[in-house]
Amino acid sequence: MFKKLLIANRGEIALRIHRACKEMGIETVAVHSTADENSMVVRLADESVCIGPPSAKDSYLNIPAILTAAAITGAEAIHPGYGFLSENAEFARMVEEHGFAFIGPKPEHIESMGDKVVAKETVAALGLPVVPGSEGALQSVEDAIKTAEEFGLPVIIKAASGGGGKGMKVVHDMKDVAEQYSTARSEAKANFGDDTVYMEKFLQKPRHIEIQVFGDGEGNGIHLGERDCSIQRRHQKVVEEGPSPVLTEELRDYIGGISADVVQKMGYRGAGTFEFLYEDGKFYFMEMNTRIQVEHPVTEMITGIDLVSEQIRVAAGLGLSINKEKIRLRGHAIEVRVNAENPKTFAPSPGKITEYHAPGGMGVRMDSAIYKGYSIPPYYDSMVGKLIVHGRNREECLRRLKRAIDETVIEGIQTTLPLHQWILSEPEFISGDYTIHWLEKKLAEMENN
Ligand code: MV4
Repeated sequence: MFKKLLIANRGEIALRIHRACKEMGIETVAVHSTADENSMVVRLADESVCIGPPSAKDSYLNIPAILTAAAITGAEAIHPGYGFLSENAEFARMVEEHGFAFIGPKPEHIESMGDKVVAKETVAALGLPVVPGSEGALQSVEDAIKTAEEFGLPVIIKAASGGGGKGMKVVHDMKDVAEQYSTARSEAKANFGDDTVYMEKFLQKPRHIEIQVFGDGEGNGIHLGERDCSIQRRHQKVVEEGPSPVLTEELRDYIGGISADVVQKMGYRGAGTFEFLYEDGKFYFMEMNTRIQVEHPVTEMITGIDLVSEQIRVAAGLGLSINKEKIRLRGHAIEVRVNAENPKTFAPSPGKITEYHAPGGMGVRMDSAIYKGYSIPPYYDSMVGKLIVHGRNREECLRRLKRAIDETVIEGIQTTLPLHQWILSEPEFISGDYTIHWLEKKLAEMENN
């Protein structure tokens, strides 16, 4: 096992990685920007190195500074967390070329799954169901029109180098296909430096259901059930839960089984997520995320497995500590994202935390790096924590979450906790009857009343 690991991230995920390391007997190196010198992980890590000014491009995205920090501290491995450099294949390659272990997939898998056209072709060839649409990339405006006619409106045009909702165009009228195709291409070029786009049939009322998978890089692959992430706003997940309120055991075994097969056939290493749209009993692959995800604790709560420690084990060549037969899904878990934002306007609300009391009790987990007196810097993502609760069933979980939010105190900044209390009181959320559009529709209705 590694003696020392460098954490190339900040905030709650940096602390999460530090915790896994300490439990595994691994020393930690925190790297941080000048804006983060008072952060919790800098206090707790065995060593810390300042790698640059606040702007992420000069610090958390500064590859030479991170590799230098690893070299001077004698770290053997680098964990990228999520965001920042976590899905940068070039970074993963450089980490390995400099003799460090990258805690993540093989660079070629980060690269192939980063191109959404290649990803779709790869997983379809290995047996995953995909959304009907263009065969690979669209070749011309004629191709776009022909494809839209073949599959029927509405269709959606997506950027091959996009993902997470950026650069998508929904087309409802044949007379708009040519224009939307050309707009999608120029936006893709401007945003991602690649004007490759593809087309899919647009599903109108899907849910977002994702399967957590793991590979050991040597042909063993497992799945750890699903998370339902349909409660979202502007492509930002707001609430995540598992199991999904709409899946049966049969559907889970079916989609989980083929997902694990694909991981096996790819020879995939580490943690991954297959994102699906789910509508009328059918799954459609959208993207694969080749990183640990924000919502991974939902899976940890229902499986009892520490996913970050499994990532580290696999990277160290020790294989997974778990096998298919031992995985059991127990009860229900829900995560709510605590953002430093106005809960009505969603305007960022950085600043000093003047009072903080974390919730506790049975089945309650608060993943956050905030503390009383800490100042949330304005330079980064507004997510300052995640509250995750577990219960024997969904009903117990919902009551427990409500109770846990009630006892949480965060003062000095605004947070999205009141939004979560409201969501938890909504009949459609309580019944589990919601699609990816539910939250935005509800918020728009309230605007108008
Ligand atoms: C879609 C879709 C409907 N049909 N593709 C949004 C994020 C990106 N990963 C793909 N997205 C979508 N792709 C087809 N063929 C609807 C969405 C979508 C969405 C998906 C998941 C969660 C929230 C969403 C919000 C709006 C649109």
